[in-house]
Amino acid sequence: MARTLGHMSAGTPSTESAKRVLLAKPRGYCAGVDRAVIAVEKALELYGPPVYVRKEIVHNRHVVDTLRERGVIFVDETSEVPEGELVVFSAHGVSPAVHAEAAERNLRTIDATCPLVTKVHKEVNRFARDDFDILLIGHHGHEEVEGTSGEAPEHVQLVDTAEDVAKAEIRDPSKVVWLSQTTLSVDETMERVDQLRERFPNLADPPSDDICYATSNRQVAVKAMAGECDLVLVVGSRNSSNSKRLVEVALQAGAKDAHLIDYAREVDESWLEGVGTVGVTSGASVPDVLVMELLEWLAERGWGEVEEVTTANEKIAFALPRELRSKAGK
Ligand code: 0CG
Ligand code: SF4
Repeated sequence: MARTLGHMSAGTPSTESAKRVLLAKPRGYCAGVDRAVIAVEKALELYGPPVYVRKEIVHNRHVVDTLRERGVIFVDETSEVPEGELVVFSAHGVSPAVHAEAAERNLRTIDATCPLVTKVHKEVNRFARDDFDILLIGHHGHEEVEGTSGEAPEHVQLVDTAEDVAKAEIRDPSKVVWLSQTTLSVDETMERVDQLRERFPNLADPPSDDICYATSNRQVAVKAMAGECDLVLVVGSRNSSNSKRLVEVALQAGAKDAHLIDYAREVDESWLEGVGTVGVTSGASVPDVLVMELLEWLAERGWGEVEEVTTANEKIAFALPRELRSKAGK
């Protein structure tokens, strides 16, 4: 773990040395989010507004509001997109039924599904072809698992809670595999796998990790500093699975208190009472400018000393969606 000390220029330097900020790294944008947001921006640039996006391109209020101001129309379903128009599928992925509906309505599409979500779709297809029962660990109602399950609905059962483990039914105990949503808590998922394996001892593991590098790296980083923190502030939106998990992981790893906020202005000053060390991190869909605004806000209140706690250096980047590659010169 590497630590780098810095000082926020905003506000007066703190005289109380006990007041400091630990800033997690990695935090914020992952490669899949970066690619999806750029895809929408390029679509706006190339074709002009309106560009339709099915669901939120990524689960971040600031990103969605900013794109909306620039001419993006967010819809819940492709049926709301006028015939012949351009629609972008979000980073969380869509089921084959959604692709089919878009084709039927002659929509032009750009698929911004993260390649790491597509990888899980392919795993579902492969195990379904081999006639396995697939126990998909994930959250009820989350768009990603709706898309993933939709690849082979007759083979997939969603396992969210411990009750779902008890309810799972399989046809052949030698042909059952677990797969997962990409943005879960690593520890909680392993608990669920242990519970499943108690019921199904021959449960097969995924060919490779489904929880993505960005989700697990951000959890490792927040864990590394949580024990030293009186308060952890996670920048992220309420519907962002990976951001919500960072709050839970921080608390489990020893943070005395933790909250999820979209903007610095949402910090309740009472949370800071008696607090020395504040941990700061952000979800994979969060632009770093929001974290910088939070650091300025904290500096103005005496938490100007910032120490970055680095547990990994991420270098991963994905090529733009196929539909944009030649056009965008990438
Ligand atoms: O964490 P989830 O899956 O809810 O999505 P979010 O958009 O917040 O970040 C990663 C992606 C896509
Ligand atoms: Fe892809 Fe992971 Fe980012 Fe989701 S959180 S978009 S799976 S890299």
